[in-house]
Amino acid sequence: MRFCVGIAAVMVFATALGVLEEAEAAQRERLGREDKWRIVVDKVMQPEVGWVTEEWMVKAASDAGFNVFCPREGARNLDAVRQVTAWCQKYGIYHMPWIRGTLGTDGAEADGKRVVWSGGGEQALWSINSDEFWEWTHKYIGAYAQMSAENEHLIGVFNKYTVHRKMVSVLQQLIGSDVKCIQSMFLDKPPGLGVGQPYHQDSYYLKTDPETLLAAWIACDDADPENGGLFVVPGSHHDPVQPHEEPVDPTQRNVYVEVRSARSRREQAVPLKAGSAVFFPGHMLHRSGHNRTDRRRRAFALHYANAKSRWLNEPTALYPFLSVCGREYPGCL
Ligand SMILES: O=C(O)CCC(=O)C(=O)O
Repeated sequence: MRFCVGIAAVMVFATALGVLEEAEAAQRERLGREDKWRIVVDKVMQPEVGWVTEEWMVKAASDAGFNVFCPREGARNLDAVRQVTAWCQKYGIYHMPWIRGTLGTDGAEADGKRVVWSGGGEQALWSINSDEFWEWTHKYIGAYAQMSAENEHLIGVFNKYTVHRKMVSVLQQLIGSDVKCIQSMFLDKPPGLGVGQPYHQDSYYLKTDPETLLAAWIACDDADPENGGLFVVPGSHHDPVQPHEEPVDPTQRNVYVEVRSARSRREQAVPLKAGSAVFFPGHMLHRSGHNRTDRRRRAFALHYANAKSRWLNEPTALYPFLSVCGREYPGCL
């Protein structure tokens, strides 16, 4: 009898936890939609105690009606970030780490890799083309993404969408129960300026074994053939990876390579409304057009793969990959 009472108590507890999680998820879903962002960047309380965050500051922000706490310092201390997120959860608000998108250089090893302004002046900041800058940026953004996947009260950069449960439910159907995100890109193609990407297969760039690469391309603006939307070659996901050569169009040459043979195949435009997404496997031939309109064309593109696949690319690629759902496997992605 006592055993039955025990089981019942555990079940009630588990159900209560489930309800709590759902309520939290619903609250997070409302943020930025029904609930307007009310963000406080704290430059007032932190200095009182030497530019660190203490619990009373998070409570004060919550009591004052803010729903996002963004401390001016502390984003580079990952233990502190985790702690502030836990306090935000306790007080029912969200944590947005504050990180400047520039990194100072401090020595001669930065020669030739500093920011050079159009007027010719150099600044002691790593250039955004330097590996140093990207390794540093990835270290923090990747860590926030991982923490945010574990606790919704941390608002990471774009990762809300990377690990969004609607996304996860599609990924589980298309990839399996163990999924990693191996790349995310914000693709801004400004009006009249944005150059399209010629026909290519994502598996040419991102090699996995077994091949499980899957792209999710989310339109942030309405995207159509005129403003740089996507095109695909139907059926090409069954093709092997094809030779990628210098693009025919000179404006695409500095950045891209092209599967030229795709030009003679039947293509299909994939117009998308803002907020909708298309999923396609790594062998699918696809391209985007130039933006010849006065409309914006922003997109957020993600590449996922099965966590059991091995990574066959540059060993210097930026590990660790973000675990989206399920288990991780040693020696794999
Ligand atoms: O958004 C674009 O212009 C093209 C993106 C693309 O094809 C890709 O990410 O593989």
